[in-house]
Amino acid sequence: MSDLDEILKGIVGAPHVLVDGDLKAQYETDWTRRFTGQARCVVRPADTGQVAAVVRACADAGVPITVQGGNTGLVGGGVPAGGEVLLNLGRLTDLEPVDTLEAQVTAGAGVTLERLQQHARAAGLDFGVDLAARSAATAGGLVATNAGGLRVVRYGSMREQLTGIEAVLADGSVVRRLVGLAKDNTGYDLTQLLAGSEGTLAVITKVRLRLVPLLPARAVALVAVDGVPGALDLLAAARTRLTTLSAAELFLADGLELVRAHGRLTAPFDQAYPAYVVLECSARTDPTDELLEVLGECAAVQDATVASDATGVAKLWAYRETHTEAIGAAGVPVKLDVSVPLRELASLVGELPGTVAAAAPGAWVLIFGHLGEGNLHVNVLDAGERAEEVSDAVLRLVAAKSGSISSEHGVGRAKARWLSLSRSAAEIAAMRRVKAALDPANLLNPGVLLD
Ligand code: 2HG
Ligand code: ZN
Repeated sequence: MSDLDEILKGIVGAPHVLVDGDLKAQYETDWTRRFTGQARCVVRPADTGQVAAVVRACADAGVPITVQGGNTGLVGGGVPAGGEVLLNLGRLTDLEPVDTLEAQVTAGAGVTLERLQQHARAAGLDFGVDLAARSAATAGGLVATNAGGLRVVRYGSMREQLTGIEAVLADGSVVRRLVGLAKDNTGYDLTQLLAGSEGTLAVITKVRLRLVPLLPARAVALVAVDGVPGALDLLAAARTRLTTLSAAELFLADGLELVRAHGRLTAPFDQAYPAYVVLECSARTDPTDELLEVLGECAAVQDATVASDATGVAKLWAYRETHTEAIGAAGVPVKLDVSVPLRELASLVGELPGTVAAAAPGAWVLIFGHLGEGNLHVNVLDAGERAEEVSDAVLRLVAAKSGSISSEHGVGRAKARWLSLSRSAAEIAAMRRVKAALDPANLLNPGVLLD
């Protein structure tokens, strides 16, 4: 037993320092099973003071830290490369009462998205971000990765919900800005700097979040279209005419087949179509009429099914939301999460299968994602030894179309070597200077984001 392990036990209590291989294992591999590494130990602090003491102890010992929330990340950003202290924030579960006057709430880094949503709803409000991993994804991780999800078309990504932060810097000092002032022009915005920093600049311990009005009436349409151009025509109509639009999602024929086989789901239509769009409208009163009117007038609509009761809505969402699970059951995918300007979306979807086949013969590609943001989740199965070649080919194709190599999952370890496809040399140099200023010893999440 090393000195550092003993010091960490003194800070958080022996039961919360895991050194045994079996106990550590669940924290050491990511959700996709693609990224894994052995931590020196897993430490589970209970509060900000303990986090600060852990960071100081690791800094003194010169041992790097991997920061982890709910371990639902998909780019290897929250699992160790080998030898780090794995700092899991799952016990930071304080959740303050909702401030209904400001429509904000302060949550500990370890509060799950689902608990946050339930908490907001119990106070007559709601939280603007939603995603399929809601039962495990945590507030700190969502901010650290600037998570997106299903409602970005209406409320924006995680950073748009963020009004304040508390975080421990690499030297163990604590920055705290949790008042959540609606207007505050007093210099560098550290809160926003930490959003999307992927644990490389500080350990986020608490976040102050904006809430949105609770809109209990929902109408969801699953719409069959003849391809991506049709999906975009429908999106344009929906964005122009639906004041209540809260989601616009895309998947393709082969994805539908896979999720149906995996979840034993019935066919939504009596024939297959090349592509499908999920449109959701949310309002205080039933938005079905508005949705039906737009569907009725859009020439791209080949067929559609609409639900507004909870069971029907869940059934339609399952065709989209279970893609990740169904793909995971079929194998260990290469996951790429990209976005392009909408005018490039159809050509990207058209070119992806050929690009993947050229990089990894025998591999197959599943494409789905967030239509409103031109954000595609490109999942490649059976790439075998050619995973890097597939990533390289797809990310270069995306960059050639003025796209981003990471639309919402972050760069993590998975895409660090391709950052220069999306950010200029001058930008990366500036990012490195920020990193060096806040974490000169490269203690926090080394190898993540900046290679
Ligand atoms: C989603 O939109 C998630 O469902 C996961 O971002 C995407 O599994 C994926 O590639
Ligand atoms: Zn997504």
